[in-house]
Amino acid sequence: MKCRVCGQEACIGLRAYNTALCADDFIFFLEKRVSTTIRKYHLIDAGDTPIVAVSGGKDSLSVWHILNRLGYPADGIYVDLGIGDYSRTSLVKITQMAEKLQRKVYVLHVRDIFEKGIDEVARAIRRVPCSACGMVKRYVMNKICIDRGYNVLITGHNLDDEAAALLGNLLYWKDEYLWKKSPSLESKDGHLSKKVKPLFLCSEREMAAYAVLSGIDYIYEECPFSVDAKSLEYKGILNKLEESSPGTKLQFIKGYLKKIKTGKEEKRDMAYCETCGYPCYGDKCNMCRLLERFHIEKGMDFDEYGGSSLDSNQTMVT
Ligand code: Q46
Ligand code: ZN
Repeated sequence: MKCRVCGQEACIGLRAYNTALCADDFIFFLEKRVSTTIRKYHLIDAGDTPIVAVSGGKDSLSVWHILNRLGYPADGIYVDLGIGDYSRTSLVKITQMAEKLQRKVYVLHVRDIFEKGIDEVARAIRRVPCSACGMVKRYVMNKICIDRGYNVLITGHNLDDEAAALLGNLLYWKDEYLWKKSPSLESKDGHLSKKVKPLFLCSEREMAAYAVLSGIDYIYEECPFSVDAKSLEYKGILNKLEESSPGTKLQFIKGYLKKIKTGKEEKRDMAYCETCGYPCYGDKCNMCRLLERFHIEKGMDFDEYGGSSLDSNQTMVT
């Protein structure tokens, strides 16, 4: 198998694009796709101050690395869920990347707030860990973004994540989420930051190849709570379809993006939390209810790794 660009030995076949590429040309191809996605969907514009939600996995560390290579210098945020070795190793990988990129990373430890890991927090409020985790991460990441002057929150969701979520929303006709899977969710009244997904059109397999070929040291283990996630089942089904009809996932998501222009987002009256001002439905946001449930009144403190000896205005390192 020869590289379609340079004729040397190819290292990856991309059936969805009916092509094969060597390592250098694949890295160029993937970074160019991210760059095109950013410009086409106005994910980051001139003057924006982006920050990346990092987990230590291949997608978030890769998007962080790519953005800095493409000339979008971005800092990072990590929410340490307090899940033993998994969380500790994730933090090591993240601080290594922050040092490599010479960027700051803000770290919030769930145990510092609740004196419990996310699984125990979830048990106490009779939710599954992913539900409590999503709630805490959404809140904390938005708060750091707003409080520290960043205006775009970047996540590492890839094509497989988006296709699986879309399939789930369609299967159960979850109307309230169905039209919210755009690569860019606009900010709301200065309370909710803009959220964007530059890897929207890059598959899981492509991102794993990119991370390995670019020498990105990421945590291979998945979060121990991801095994039960329904999305893994949907990803398996979509992979089978992709196997027999390459390009299915891309078509699914691209078709959705066309539809989204005509789709209607269900409108509910949004209010602001009477305690903290976070946008919510009702008097109080879920995070404030959670803090109350644990009788917590103190604010949140963030460690800053890689920030003390590094100038946040420093130019990117390539
Ligand atoms: S981190 Fe959190 Fe995921 Fe772990 S607890 Fe579930 S949601 S699986 S992205
Ligand atoms: Zn609140």
